[in-house]
Amino acid sequence: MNYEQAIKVAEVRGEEVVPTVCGMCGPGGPGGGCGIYAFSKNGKFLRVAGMDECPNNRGALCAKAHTAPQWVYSRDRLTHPLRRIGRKGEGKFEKISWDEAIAHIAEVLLGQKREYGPESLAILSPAKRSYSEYLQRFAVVHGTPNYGHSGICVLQRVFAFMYTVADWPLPDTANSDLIIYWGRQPIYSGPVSSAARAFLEATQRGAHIIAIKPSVEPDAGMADTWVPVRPGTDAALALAMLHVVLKEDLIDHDFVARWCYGFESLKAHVRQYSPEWAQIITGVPATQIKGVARAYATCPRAAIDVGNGLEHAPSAGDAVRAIAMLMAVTGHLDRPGTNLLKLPPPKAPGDITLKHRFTRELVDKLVAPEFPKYFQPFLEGPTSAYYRIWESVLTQTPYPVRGIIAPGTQPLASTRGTRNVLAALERLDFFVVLDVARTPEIPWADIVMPVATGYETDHPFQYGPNWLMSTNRVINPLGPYKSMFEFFLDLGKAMDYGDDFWQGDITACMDEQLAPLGVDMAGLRQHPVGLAFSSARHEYEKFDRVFQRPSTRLDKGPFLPQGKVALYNTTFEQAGYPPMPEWREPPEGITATPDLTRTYPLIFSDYHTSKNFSASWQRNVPFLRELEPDPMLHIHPDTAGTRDIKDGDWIKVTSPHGWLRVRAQLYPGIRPDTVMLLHGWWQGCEELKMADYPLTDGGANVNIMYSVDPEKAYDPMVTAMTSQTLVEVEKCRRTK
Ligand SMILES: Nc1nc2c(c(=O)[nH]1)N[C@H]1C(S)=C(S)[C@@H](COP(=O)(O)OP(=O)(O)OC[C@H]3O[C@@H](n4cnc5c(=O)[nH]c(N)nc54)[C@H](O)[C@@H]3O)O[C@H]1N2
Ligand SMILES: Nc1nc2c(c(=O)[nH]1)N[C@H]1C(S)=C(S)[C@@H](COP(=O)(O)OP(=O)(O)OC[C@H]3O[C@@H](n4cnc5c(=O)[nH]c(N)nc54)[C@H](O)[C@@H]3O)O[C@H]1N2
Ligand SMILES: [Mo]
Repeated sequence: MNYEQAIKVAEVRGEEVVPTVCGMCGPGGPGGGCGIYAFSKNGKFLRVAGMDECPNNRGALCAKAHTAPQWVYSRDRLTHPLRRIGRKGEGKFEKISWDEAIAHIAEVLLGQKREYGPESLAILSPAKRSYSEYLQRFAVVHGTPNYGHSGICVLQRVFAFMYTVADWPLPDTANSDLIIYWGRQPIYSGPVSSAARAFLEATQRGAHIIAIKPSVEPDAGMADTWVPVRPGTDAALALAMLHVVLKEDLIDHDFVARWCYGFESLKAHVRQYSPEWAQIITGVPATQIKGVARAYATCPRAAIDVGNGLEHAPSAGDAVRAIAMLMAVTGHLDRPGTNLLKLPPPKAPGDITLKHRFTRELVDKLVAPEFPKYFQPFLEGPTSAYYRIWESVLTQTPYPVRGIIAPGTQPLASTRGTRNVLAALERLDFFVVLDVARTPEIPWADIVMPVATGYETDHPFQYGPNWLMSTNRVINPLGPYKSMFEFFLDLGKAMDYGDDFWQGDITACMDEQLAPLGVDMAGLRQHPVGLAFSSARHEYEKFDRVFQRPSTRLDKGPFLPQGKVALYNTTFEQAGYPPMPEWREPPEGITATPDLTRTYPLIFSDYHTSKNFSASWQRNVPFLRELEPDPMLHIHPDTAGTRDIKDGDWIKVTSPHGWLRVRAQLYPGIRPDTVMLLHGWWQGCEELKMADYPLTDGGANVNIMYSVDPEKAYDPMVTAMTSQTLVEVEKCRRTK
């Protein structure tokens, strides 16, 4: 509905209406969430409606968005700051005030800084959220480089693209005749956002759609071609596609001559990666590999949308590099309908990460560099790999992290090696949880800080790509707590970092960031449904440029010393890494460990997004849980049949590292040698009388299933973590 209609509805019903932003995909980073009208009565949040005026969703909303009031009033909400009084893991706490909690945290962190140095503190931040830059600012001011990124979310992709084509070139889907969705979930990943709309528009336009993924999700179901790749083998597939394109000379000679460095070396290098070779590894027939490579290379307007599905294998970086090279050699870069290099935005909010303080000295202190130190700071500043921060607590190498702040993140459910995280939680000196709701780590926390949901605060503002709007408060907080932003301002002040934290003044803080956009919070709030705004700029909006002039991106910047696409990467070579992409097996797999397939014949991997939940939360929301009550393993009917497994049976899934108890969903649209489960299951739903699942064996937490072998489980360059293993599946004898 639009603003006028929303006001009318509220009037008729005697309610209040507030235009604001949905928080059910998490408090979004740049790009923002969906615009909503939030209705309340007598201070109680009732329901939401989609905002027509918001360019992100144009009035549409998903199931999650509509359940916001149930989430806000969930029995799992945290409402009081708590201090642990029992043993670690016991779960005994006393209530304290917000100010007491801030003072306590400040005292401990300053003490640890004096005794062990500032780098003894780590702040976790797996996904980009609205408050991520504040975590980084706090880290830098404190003097620690250990901002913990997940090693799986987006940065891995960006790194490989930046060092190959100097940008993450996004697909120009609106103008493409052929689109490859590669490890991407355009329908569920923010269901009403631009990706889903672009996908549907492309199918309606008759664009040829190719989906590369192990199972048929809705996008693959609507695609012209499904490429059923084995989980974790995309690098082999991409290398074989390069092989075909170079061998058959399906390249853009002018582009290669003018804009690519190392073509002859690459051509010689990929000769070894034939489609027949890749068929054995990927399980994709050689004929299909050739067909897809030819279709992509010969269609003038062809684009690739690369998703998160590629970022969780030991060869993740090389898979993305090879795909970037495919774009370049076929001339599908920076032309309408292909993948576009971006130009810097015309205007952006003030940077608050204190980039100028990202020093070499800081980088040298990283406990677990997410990217080799040589390449740090990369985009978000110095980052340590999330999982390895926890490992340092156990191994004490290169030094032990002593304090961890977990702001809106659940390490026991979201990173690999749950057992190691549990052991580290027992050993860690100081642990602070900042969340809106109960998390599985809370029993080990020294301090638990509840924070406001987006519906309970009037900041920050939502920015981009086409929209600038203030967040507006719908209801008051349910207890004595504040927002994430206020937490860092208050803590900064208490630690004597007030000069860098606006002396605790949240309005001054928001206004400073808005200043470059020519507006302040009060001014922005005068525009209830926000301002149309552009934070992205493409050359193509102006003219149909067929690469007539040097791109401003492929310059001699830090990423591409030759000012050309790095088909042969001298920067990597200098740093001791392979100059051209290679194939690396996952730690366990059909071709990696054939002996193991006698005991564990099936490949196991997982999905990140679903239409009903975000990552590892929201299982406690009754409306959503009713839609998807149990963890369902996708298994091919033939694979299930030979094991006497029927649809809906409870089954035991065993890998070399752990076992799960989940239900079978007979699913013809999955490779018969592969089974897959949605990640992120642990939460119960008290309202539906559903208990929490065990975090380790016997539960449904996929992250206990994988190898954490430091030599094999990671991409050696970009620390992507494996989420492939081998399993056997059998019927459970117990029925409940
Ligand atoms: N096996 C496997 N593991 C994965 C993935 C995978 O595909 N497979 N995906 C990875 C990816 S891409 C990511 S991004 C990570 C996600 O990992 P995390 O970011 O750790 O995600 P969650 O564990 O879901 O924790 C999110 C927390 O945010 C809280 N929250 C929600 N709204 C707010 C808010 O407004 N403020 C605050 N402070 N907290 C809030 C929720 O209550 C929840 O506890 O997981 C990664 N882990
Ligand atoms: N509803 C909802 N939306 C979200 C989120 C959420 O939790 N819920 N999370 C947000 C976050 S943090 C992220 S990072 C983005 C992610 O959004 P996307 O980048 O679209 O990635 P995923 O949703 O993880 O989808 C990955 C796809 O790859 C497939 N896949 C799995 N393994 C492989 C493989 O080995 N090879 C190939 N080729 N494909 C594979 C999966 O089946 C899936 O279709 O979504 C964001 N949007
Ligand atoms: Mo993510």
